[in-house]
Amino acid sequence: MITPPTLILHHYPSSPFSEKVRLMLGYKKLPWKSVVIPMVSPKPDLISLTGGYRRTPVLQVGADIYCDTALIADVLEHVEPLPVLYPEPSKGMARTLAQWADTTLFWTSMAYNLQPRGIAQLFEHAPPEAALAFAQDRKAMSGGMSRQRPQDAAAAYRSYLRRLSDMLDDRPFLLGDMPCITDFAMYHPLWFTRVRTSVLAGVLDATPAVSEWMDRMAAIGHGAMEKFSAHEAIAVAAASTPAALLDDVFLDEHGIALGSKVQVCAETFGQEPTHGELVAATRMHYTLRRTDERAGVVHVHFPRIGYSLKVAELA
Ligand SMILES: N[C@@H](CCC(=O)N[C@@H](CS)C(=O)NCC(=O)O)C(=O)O
Repeated sequence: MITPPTLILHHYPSSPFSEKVRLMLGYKKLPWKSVVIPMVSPKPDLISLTGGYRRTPVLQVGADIYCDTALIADVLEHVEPLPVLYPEPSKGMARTLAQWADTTLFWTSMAYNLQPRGIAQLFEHAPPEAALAFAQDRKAMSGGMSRQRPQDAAAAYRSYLRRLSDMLDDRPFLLGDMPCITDFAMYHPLWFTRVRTSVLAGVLDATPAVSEWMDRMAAIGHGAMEKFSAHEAIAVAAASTPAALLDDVFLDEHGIALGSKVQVCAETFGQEPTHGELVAATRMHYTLRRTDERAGVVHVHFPRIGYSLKVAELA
């Protein structure tokens, strides 16, 4: 019997993108270890592993560090192919709808959720400086992005919910009888409204089919989770060797050779770069090798979509 690798998720409870991954782990019945990371920078333990990337969540498998939930979903599908996240023949449609959910739907939902009443609820049990630190951190991350006003977001959000409701007219999940990547991606921004900013959850009342679908998604659960500390996770990385890279195609779109010193950063929101040696550039992702004082040699993986690759700028 092949033992599945130990999956370590770096996340925090109120993070919607983390909820997407927690549910996919539950769906695939993959046991996982949970490292709770701070909601705002600084995040020194996470950065030890990623080398700069600070968004949430991050999946660690030994000395391999996977950034972004689109890539994490691919890794989970590889580790445990069943039940499938990308069903044929609608794989392309499922991925495309998921990408729309993780961008347009997510930002519309968050512009609505993070209006003053939502923020007040989120931080009702926290000291007053926590809300301020959160606002300042997210503003610094958003450099150049414009956030919709809550009133505009509310109207768009209602339209999107009606469209989802329409998709659920004759089926229990968005593309059929079983959940797929589209369901997990559409669910997490709505989960935030319903669970984290429930004072604003009235927006869901006009679309009961969506609420019923959300109940079905929530029932999947998070699977078998065990608490783990950041120190333990870093020790796992230090004691591990990154997985051998497949003899995969090297697809060069940039004129940057393997072995070059490069930097990768998100195209929007949280653009802190990760520096390293480019050791793989497949059709779907980049891999950077870096050496960290605490974590040792790690491979940090990013999807191509949504990330920018450049020759490293000298510090
Ligand atoms: N495209 C990324 C988006 C991740 C993202 O924006 N996550 C939010 C939290 S849900 C974040 O990083 N917020 C700032 C932080 O946690 O530091 C993904 O799919 O993982």
